[in-house]
Amino acid sequence: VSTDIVERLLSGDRRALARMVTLIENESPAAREYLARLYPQSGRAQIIGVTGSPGAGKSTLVTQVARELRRRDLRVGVVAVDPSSPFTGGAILGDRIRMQELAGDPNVFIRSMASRGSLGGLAAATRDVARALDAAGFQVVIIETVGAGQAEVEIVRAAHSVLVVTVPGMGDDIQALKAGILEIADIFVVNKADRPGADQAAAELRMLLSLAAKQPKSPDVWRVPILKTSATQGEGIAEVVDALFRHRAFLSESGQLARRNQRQVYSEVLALLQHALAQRLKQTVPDEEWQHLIDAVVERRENPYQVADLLARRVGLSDPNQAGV
Ligand SMILES: Nc1nc2c(ncn2[C@@H]2O[C@H](COP(=O)(O)OP(=O)(O)O)[C@@H](O)[C@H]2O)c(=O)[nH]1
Ligand SMILES: [Mg+2]
Repeated sequence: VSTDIVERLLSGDRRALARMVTLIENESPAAREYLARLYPQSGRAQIIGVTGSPGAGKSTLVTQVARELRRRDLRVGVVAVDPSSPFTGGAILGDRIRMQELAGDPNVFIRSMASRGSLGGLAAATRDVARALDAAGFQVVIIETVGAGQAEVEIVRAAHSVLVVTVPGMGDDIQALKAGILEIADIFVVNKADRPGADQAAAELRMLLSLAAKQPKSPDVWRVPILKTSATQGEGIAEVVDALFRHRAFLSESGQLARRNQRQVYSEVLALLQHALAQRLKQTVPDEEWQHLIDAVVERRENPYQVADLLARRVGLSDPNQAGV
């Protein structure tokens, strides 16, 4: 029996997977090495991001979608991210209870993650956890996050398909969605369709989408579906899963999957590099020195370009002009 966590994870050992997730969450230095070894085994899963306002029914919907995926004989991983409730987390506990019925299924893995104000950021940790699940053979990985700020947008950007959950009678909410979420939605769900106003909410969304008008009728353009569900009653769920699969097929056939992957690798490597650079700066330049440099610039004794050049040299960028610093 192998004691190597990577080998055990790859052979389907849940405890090894759970341990790996904890290591990633805690930003253990070992996690990075393990992830590097897992990387070649990842890239097969469909990663689905689910976002929307608190209380919209995301967790309920995710549970139903996971059930439907199980019916279709797929292995499902779920990562629930809730940065608003880091430690005590009522929401997290609620999610656990709701998802408990699936928890006994060996082909389902569910994990709640909370922000630790972590170094690499929550988005990076979430991506790494999704990657570990992918490598462990979960064919669909669902990431649930509260659609509030930049961090959440970043989290769902790591997904192949982004599902935005709204509910009837949230006019203001839909206005807020315009700001950023509208552009990242691949599928809209109007949940709680058992309540009045679902058709109207769907029509409003259709309007907003046509105003955003990135969709002339062309086979290369994904027409964002707007689906109605009642997650508590399990209605409309199969249609959501169908739409997710259609989107996946669209991405591959249109060539957008390849482009998306390229963009994501580029920004991931860039982010790792920026993180490494920031770390190096922190180690080489003490706070007091930073303060002196900043004062000098504020008082016009130095200029920002000089200081950037100086710092670039300090962290080993020997030709800062060429490095574009
Ligand atoms: N009436 C109705 N209530 C729902 C539906 N889906 C979820 N809820 C309820 O809405 C509340 C919030 O659900 P939850 O899944 O925790 O929302 P989240 O915060 O977006 O994850 C819970 O009380 C659910 O039972 C639905 O389709 N119809
Ligand atoms: Mg939730």
